Amino acid sequence: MTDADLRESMLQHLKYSLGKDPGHAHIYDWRVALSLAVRDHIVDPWFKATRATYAGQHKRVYYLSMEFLIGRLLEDAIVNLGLLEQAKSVFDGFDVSFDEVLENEPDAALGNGGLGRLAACFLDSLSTVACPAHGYGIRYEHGLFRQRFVDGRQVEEPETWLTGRHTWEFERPECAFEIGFGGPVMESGRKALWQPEERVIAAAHDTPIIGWRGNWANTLRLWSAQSTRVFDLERFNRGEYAAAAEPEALARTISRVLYPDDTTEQGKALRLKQEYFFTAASLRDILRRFLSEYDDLRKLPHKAAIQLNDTHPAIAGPELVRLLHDEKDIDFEDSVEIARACLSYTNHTLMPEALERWSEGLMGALLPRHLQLIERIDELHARQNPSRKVTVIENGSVKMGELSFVMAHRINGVSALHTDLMKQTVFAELNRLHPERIVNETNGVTPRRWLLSCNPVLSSLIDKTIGNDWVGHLERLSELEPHVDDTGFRDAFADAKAKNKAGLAHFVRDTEGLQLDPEAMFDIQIKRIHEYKRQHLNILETIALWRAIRDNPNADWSPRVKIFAGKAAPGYVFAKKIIHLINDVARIINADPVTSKLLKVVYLPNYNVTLAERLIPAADLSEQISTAGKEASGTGNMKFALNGALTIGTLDGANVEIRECVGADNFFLFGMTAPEVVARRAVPDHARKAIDASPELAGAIADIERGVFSPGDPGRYADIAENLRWSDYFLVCSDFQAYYDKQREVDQVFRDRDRWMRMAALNTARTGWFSSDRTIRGYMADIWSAHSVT
Ligand code: 26W
Repeated sequence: MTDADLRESMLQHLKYSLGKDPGHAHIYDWRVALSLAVRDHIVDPWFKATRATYAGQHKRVYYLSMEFLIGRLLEDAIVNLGLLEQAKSVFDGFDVSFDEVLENEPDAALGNGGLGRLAACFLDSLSTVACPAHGYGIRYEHGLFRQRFVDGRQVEEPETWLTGRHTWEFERPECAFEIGFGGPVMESGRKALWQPEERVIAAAHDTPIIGWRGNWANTLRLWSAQSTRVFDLERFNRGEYAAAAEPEALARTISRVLYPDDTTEQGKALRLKQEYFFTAASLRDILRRFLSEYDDLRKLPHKAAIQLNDTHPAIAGPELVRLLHDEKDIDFEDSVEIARACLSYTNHTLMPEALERWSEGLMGALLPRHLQLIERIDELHARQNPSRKVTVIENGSVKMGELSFVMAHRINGVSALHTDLMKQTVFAELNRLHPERIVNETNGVTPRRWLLSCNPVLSSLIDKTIGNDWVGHLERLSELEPHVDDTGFRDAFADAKAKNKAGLAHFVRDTEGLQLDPEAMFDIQIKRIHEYKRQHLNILETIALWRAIRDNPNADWSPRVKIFAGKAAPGYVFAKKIIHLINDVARIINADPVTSKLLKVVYLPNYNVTLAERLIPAADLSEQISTAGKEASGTGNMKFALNGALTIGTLDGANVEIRECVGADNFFLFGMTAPEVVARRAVPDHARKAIDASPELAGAIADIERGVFSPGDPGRYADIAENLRWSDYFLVCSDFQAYYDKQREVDQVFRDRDRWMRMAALNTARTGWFSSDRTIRGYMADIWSAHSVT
């Protein structure tokens, strides 16, 4: 495939798919034309994969997720197809550049954070290892809101990725299912007949997911909601225009927008409708496909492994039992057995407020038959486990974590520490009853997007040093280790980092009008805003550092740039306050002539996948400072380490395993462990004791409290100071001094650039294990009994 071939096929699409003459084409037209030309090269491996799966009667994996945080797909497809060089020169002779065209693609922001991005990395790895699989989710019309700052406050605006043409999907009008809600359940003898009173159509949209080297492509099938009734012409003719459009508008509501919460379940009826809508459509599609090849549904577990990405699709348990028992007349207990043998569940959080519980009232109103089946599943589990001290239904609510556990043959956590804590806390009783079910599958990230594509300068250095087989076999990064002792290699490594930092400094100057010193340490914390992730610990340390520099400006400080990015759930007031505080602190510190050469603070708006791809390669220091026991895994931590950033972090989530891999000398560890956190929380006035013991902390809190960063509104942050002093549930104060002191150590080490680069290069060389290819191979072996088709 030469660049001439690619150019020809692109011009064909510009002409015949967009009806545009090159002379009148806009960036958007070129982007769509190139995307369609690239997509043409995905269809053949896609068809081949589907045919091979049918021919070989292979088992399929079905990944059910409310979120797929995909980002952009054009560059990803070009890289996976090995067309980058061709694509780079495809615009020669036209007054448009490849980078401009890439910039024109909107992010598919169909997710909130870690859980959604993990699902997207998994799709890339499932195709790369040629494991037959389908991703199933919702085709939200509006993804995660766009974040803008007004006077430093977060303002949310609707996201509009579908305004232009969505070039990667194929509509599948022939694949549509009617999904019901509400209505009565008629009992007739042993049979139950559910007669939903509300119905919507689930319509399929397929996006092919090409793997590395373009050998295999799986399908991401996203459902959109459509009305069973078309437009009401009579009403329209009577001039009742809104009423005429109402049925259609109401139906579309189900797939209209992604819920922007990533830790607190809202218990909203529409959220449960969304969960049931896509889960039911997916299960129907799975059974349709199975019955198109086989006729004995008892064989279903041999041909279908269904993964529940957290509890959001947990209704799959009772729904599959309903389909097998009510519609296919299989005995109830057998139906439960068959369903359990198909289903497995991943838990992504131990935060109590994130564990979904639906009131019996709401469940009974929306899904009356399912509530009946959940009661029978609960009774059956009680009968089969007489000693049990846990139930699925409790105090009028259905606990979706317990339901998922009872209906799954495997449950996994997402890091070693998290899986252990799951066994000791939320699922202790169920683990006692079913000790064989819980396994660990530590998260991973795809090296295609998160190293090869986002960091070409480092990738070409790695290619030059050890060849490029690492992209599909990331563990081979370890072959870099012997080269770390070579100054030439370290200099080249430092050069790659410097180039990325210079690139980021340009971006920040162009977008924020702020000049960053590329020689300074780029210290980055990017993730959703949440108290357990402790962005407020980071800004307190920043204030303390600022104060220390002001007290002693001539001391030998090493310049540092603090970069923040991240969205807060719209209803999460405290998190939004933290964003406001960081922006206020940035305004004051960046304007301070005494410190401006030594310390800058930046909060970049609208954090998303594309911004992460721009920031991570330019990082020197990765902030992974959550309260131990709270971050299930983290995946940003892995991306930073792979891109040669050093981590300052607690022994939480996958930080533990990253530190084990890179070595304690190449990781800046601080803070309490998970057991110490539990102990410290029991100490009365633990926060005030910590404040009294740390002048740096006391000074920083005092500044916040007396309005140093909000001169016109001195009381603006009284509540943050109040919270820190009197509750501080996430132990910001108790971990502060250890964090502050560790940051001073980081300053020291950063001074010795060669030592720093050695540590950074060892991070890259020793984190190959954190590839999502390795993670997926773990799921295939331990949970799905699925195999690659070679
Ligand atoms: C019901 C609202 C809601 C929505 C999303 C509650 C909880 C979630 C997700 C489980 C939150 C999430 O994204 N968890 C993150 O999952 C990542 C992938 O496993 C982990 O790396 C992160 O540690 C975890 O916070």
